[in-house]
Amino acid sequence: MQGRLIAVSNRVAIPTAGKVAGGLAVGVLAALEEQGGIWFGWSGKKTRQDPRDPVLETRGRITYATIDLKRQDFENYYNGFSNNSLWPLCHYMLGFFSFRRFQYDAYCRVNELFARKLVPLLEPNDIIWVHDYHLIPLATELRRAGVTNPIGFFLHVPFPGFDALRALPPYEHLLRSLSSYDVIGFQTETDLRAFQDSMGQPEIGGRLLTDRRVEAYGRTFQADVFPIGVDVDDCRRLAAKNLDDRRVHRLTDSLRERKLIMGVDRLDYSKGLELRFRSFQRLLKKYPTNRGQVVFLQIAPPTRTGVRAYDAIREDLERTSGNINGRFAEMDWVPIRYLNRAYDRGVLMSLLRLTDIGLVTPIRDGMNLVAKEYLATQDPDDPGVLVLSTLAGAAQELTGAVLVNPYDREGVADGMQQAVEMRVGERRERFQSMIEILQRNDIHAWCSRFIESLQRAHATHG
Ligand code: ADQ
Repeated sequence: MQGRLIAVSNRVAIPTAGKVAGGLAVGVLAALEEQGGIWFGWSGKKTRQDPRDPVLETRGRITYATIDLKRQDFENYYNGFSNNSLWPLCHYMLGFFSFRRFQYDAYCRVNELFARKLVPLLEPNDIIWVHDYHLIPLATELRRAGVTNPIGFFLHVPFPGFDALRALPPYEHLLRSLSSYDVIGFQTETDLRAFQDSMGQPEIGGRLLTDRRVEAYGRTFQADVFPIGVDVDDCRRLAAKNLDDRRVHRLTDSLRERKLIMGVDRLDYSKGLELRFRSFQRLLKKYPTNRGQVVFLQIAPPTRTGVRAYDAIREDLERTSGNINGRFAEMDWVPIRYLNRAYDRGVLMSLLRLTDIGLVTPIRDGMNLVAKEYLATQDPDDPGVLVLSTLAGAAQELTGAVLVNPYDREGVADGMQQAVEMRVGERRERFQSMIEILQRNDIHAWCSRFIESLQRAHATHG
């Protein structure tokens, strides 16, 4: 690849000693380490004054360029439009959706600010890769400032169907903004089709030139599917390395041969945690032989604190887990262990490795990396079972999982029971079919495919 890679995301994760970056950050870092470049985004600091120029910090081949945001702008752009309008809309959860014009104005203002602060850092051969729903209008702002470099966009969350999308008053403006990119990447075919359908609506007037090329608003661009992967080797290495960690030992000692069911999620209503707890309750009721024999560990660190809906789920889950434990616990056994905190990535990978049943039941998810990390950490000779929601993007690739509908508590309980009883031969078979897919499309392959596609699209049509 020619030129530097400029990755742009809402938040920049500068690696700190003893902490390994998770999920998307690992992917962005891997691409930047290979190619060299800049990671541009918010510093995490909120200020009273207008933001200054980016603070640059170079480590090896990567320069981290971060800007602060005005407190009020951040509140309206991030907590407001991004997380109270776009997030629930993209996850089909209109009950949580709200729209305020001034929040949308702040969203546009912050995108314009990102562009203004980024432009002086750009060189002619750079290629720009923008990440996620916070930054949809960025390419339009960059183009307006005269930037002609290739600009790609990857949407980490689902793209909503047109009937949901049009609940958003400025939906047409967002579709128009997307047409300023050279490549738009989605997690699944379903997302791509929803996007194509929106672009083809009479009031938008776009058309499909080929299966993967769209013409709209006087431009043509690529729209394609790039399911995000994980670093399979790194997950496996971390899992093995941390097996001797004190916290991992404490867990195994306390289990005393009981089967471990585990969920790991950010505390978010899209992850379906309350339903998951209720499904586990159903398992204990419908299949009582599991009482005293299985432990359900749910790790869920709080995120987006300050957004009302997020503070509320925390209370609901504490109440629900307390309720179930109160009902079923015995002197020497508590069915649900609910931990409200983040763990070091290495420890997390070891915990996943020890887990008999990985329980991943979001009610909507762009992909869900935990499902893939769980598989990556498993012992091929004695792998655990993944119980996976059909409504996670990952279900489109991981068809060897026990697939469940998260709204159907009975069905999820049956899925868990199937996993509890599954023999090693079937576990190995299912695992093999999925690990091959994960290895073929790991995080490095994902980065290279997107970047190559961006270069090709720009060279041909830019
Ligand atoms: P998220 O909604 O954050 O990501 P997910 O894909 O599961 O969801 O990624 C979460 C990451 O955080 C994983 O790497 C996981 O290991 C880590 N993590 C979770 N809980 C943790 C804990 N307690 N301690 C430490 N680490 C923890 C968004 C979209 C997804 C999409 C990803 C990537 O919502 O659908 O899969 O981006 O594109």
